[in-house]
Amino acid sequence: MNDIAAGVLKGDPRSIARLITLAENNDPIAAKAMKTIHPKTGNAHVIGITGVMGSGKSTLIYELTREYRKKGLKVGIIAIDPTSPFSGGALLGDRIRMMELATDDGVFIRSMGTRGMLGGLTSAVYDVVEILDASGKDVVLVETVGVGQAEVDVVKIADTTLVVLVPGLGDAIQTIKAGIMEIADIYVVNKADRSGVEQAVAEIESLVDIACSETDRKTPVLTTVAKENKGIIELVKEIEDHKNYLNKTKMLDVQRRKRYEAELVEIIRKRLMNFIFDESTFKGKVEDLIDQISKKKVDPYTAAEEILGKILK
Ligand SMILES: Nc1nc2c(ncn2[C@@H]2O[C@H](COP(=O)(O)OP(=O)(O)O)[C@@H](O)[C@H]2O)c(=O)[nH]1
Ligand SMILES: [Mg+2]
Repeated sequence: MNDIAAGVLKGDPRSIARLITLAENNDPIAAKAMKTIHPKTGNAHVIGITGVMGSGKSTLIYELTREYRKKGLKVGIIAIDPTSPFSGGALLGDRIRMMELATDDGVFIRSMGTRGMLGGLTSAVYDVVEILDASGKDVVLVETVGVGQAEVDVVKIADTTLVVLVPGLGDAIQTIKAGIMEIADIYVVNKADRSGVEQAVAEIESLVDIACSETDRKTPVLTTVAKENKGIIELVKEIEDHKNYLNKTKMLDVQRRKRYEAELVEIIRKRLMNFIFDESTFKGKVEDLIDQISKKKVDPYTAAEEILGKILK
């Protein structure tokens, strides 16, 4: 077994960090190590946390992590958000508070860039989840910011997805209507110290009633004050209940298959694109075809078929 994979499987933070960097750089050493560690994955509960900026996702992750650590569980945190206190953004006070986690060897924190090639999650996220899982983390928390493709993609990675909303902005309904409805396994109305909590909860619950009228599980709506550590124990319990539900209904397997499908597609896509646009293989041909398309000597479809024909022959 190569050193780096062995280090990851022992939970060595330096090996974990190194393999993640290699994976982000598409280094062939990473692929080799990823092959070695895959059989040792599958234990970690992957939890996606999404919602608009400033709703308190990072604060929730901090409090959830402290709660899991009290239970003796090991935690991985992936912050796909440059403004996260974990990435060095946000208010100094928040940053200092949360950075205390960095000194706990039962916690591994990694922040990543927001965008992948196609506007979705950066593809290395799949690798990072596998690496943290293989390293013995019991829980992996994935924070994504904003509303868009990244949020929809996080569902493919996460076993359990939390959608975080705040009262008062009147945005609860909009966020949900923007397609977030289907992705939530648990709603969290954070900043429940503010006014308008009851109304926000009522609005979400009425939407849940419609959406879940024919399902066996009603998406729970919880309230938290992350900043004051309120509602966190209840949230941990709700997350645990969801995991049990996934296990009981065999939905966990379905969910994991979704992740592996997305990962497989991503690896193939990345390798094919690299092959086609690599200097040493097709790049010259591609440039030539683009010229011809510009001069109307060939159309884009014929050009694409020509390139694909060369690969598939
Ligand atoms: N009033 C209040 N503020 C909170 C609460 N949770 C977090 N915050 C604050 O809201 C701001 C944004 O929080 P952050 O966790 O960075 O949000 P994120 O962008 O969703 O990750 C920070 O200044 C937090 O201290 C809460 O429950 N109530
Ligand atoms: Mg954040």
